Amino acid sequence: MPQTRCGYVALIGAPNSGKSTLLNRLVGRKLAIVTPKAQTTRNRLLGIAMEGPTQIVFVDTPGIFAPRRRLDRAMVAAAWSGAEDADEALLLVDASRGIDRDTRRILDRLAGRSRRSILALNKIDLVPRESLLGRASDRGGSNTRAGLSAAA
Ligand SMILES: Nc1nc2c(ncn2[C@@H]2O[C@H](COP(=O)(O)OP(=O)(O)OP(=O)(O)O)[C@@H](O)[C@H]2O)c(=O)[nH]1
Ligand SMILES: [Mg+2]
Repeated sequence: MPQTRCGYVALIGAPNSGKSTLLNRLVGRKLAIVTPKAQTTRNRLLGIAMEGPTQIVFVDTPGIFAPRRRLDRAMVAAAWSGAEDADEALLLVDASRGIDRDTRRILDRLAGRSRRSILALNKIDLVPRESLLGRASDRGGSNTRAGLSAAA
């Protein structure tokens, strides 16, 4: 029997960065609700992608922003606990917005962790290719690797 492998990858990021769209794309099904409205996802949701003997459990999470109301705090806490529980955290950034205030705060908190994270510039179809490298390198913390994606 081939050796099987399984791991958890949390998709985190500012509201509307395209986390649910990417989850649906990675899993190949419309599991998560996608809307143009920020703060659509309110809870963690799991989707499993299988490739040969490898299983990756993707965890869609609510957008992370500075919470003011109690419900907001619960959503943001659910997102962070999704990231803490996962083997890898994939931070999605809307390339057309770049590193905005919400994403900067997320990067700051990730920089305080001992584990590395992956930064994915999403919605790369919305910006000129030449500007992408600059946007990816503006990431502050040294424990975040960068990549590119267009999920939609
Ligand atoms: N152009 C473009 N639009 C995208 C891409 N990915 C997602 N979108 C759009 O961005 C909007 C938000 O997508 P969602 O997947 O709901 O974003 P989210 O990060 O899950 O949002 P919250 O759950 O509210 O935090 C939707 O209108 C998507 O169609 C992409 O790669 N390119
Ligand atoms: Mg969502």
